[in-house]
Amino acid sequence: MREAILIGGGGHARVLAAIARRDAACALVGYADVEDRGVRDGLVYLGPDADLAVRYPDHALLLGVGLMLNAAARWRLFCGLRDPGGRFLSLVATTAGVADGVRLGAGSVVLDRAVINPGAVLGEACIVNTGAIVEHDCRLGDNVHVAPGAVVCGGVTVGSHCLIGAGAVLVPGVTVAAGTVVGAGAAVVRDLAPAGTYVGVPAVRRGEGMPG
Ligand code: JB3
Repeated sequence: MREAILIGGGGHARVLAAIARRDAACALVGYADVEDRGVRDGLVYLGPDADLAVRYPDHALLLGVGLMLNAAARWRLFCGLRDPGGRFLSLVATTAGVADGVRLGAGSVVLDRAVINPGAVLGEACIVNTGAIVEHDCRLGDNVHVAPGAVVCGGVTVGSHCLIGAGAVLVPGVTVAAGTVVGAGAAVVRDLAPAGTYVGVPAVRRGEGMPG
């Protein structure tokens, strides 16, 4: 089993570590964080990210930082650790239903009881969180977080660095501009552009999108 380091020691990291252990997806040796948060569910603190590639050249990485309210910062973190290539694991919970042929980019994770249907393509560093649904033929860019219980219906396109809030519904075929935040429980019934924060039923623009 491949040895791996968890990037981040917060709530999202706890969820990934629990799934990785239960499903024997990898052997986590500890976590890296900007601060020592003590032993986290049995995982010891390994220090900051800075020299992980030097100290642990053969270990894979699991992206345990959710922090999706600053998608650009998360993307910089991911890209800074991604190379040399092949370091970030993708994690698919055994309780998730991911159709054959679905494409997941490096560092993307699919959590418990999530569903991704045929023809869907997801970029790097995506999160399909607990119980979320990404339907057939969807196109998700990089660094997209589909929060718990959200429903992305068939043929939807979501640009990179988006947060689709918990329980939100995107009707079939809509397009969401990159850097957009869709509020929890929102109903997206038309294309969302320009990037912004869209909330409500139907979802309307109420503010700016993700910080740059
Ligand atoms: O909504 C759900 C189900 N999950 C949320 C998830 C997607 O995002 C969760 O509720 C939180 O909103 C968030 O989880 P996350 O990212 O674990 O949040 P938090 O508990 O604040 O932990 C973030 C951890 O990342 C903290 O320990 C930070 O110190 C750490 N961190 C921040 N920047 C970093 C960096 N760690 C490393 N290794 N490198 C960084 O650059």
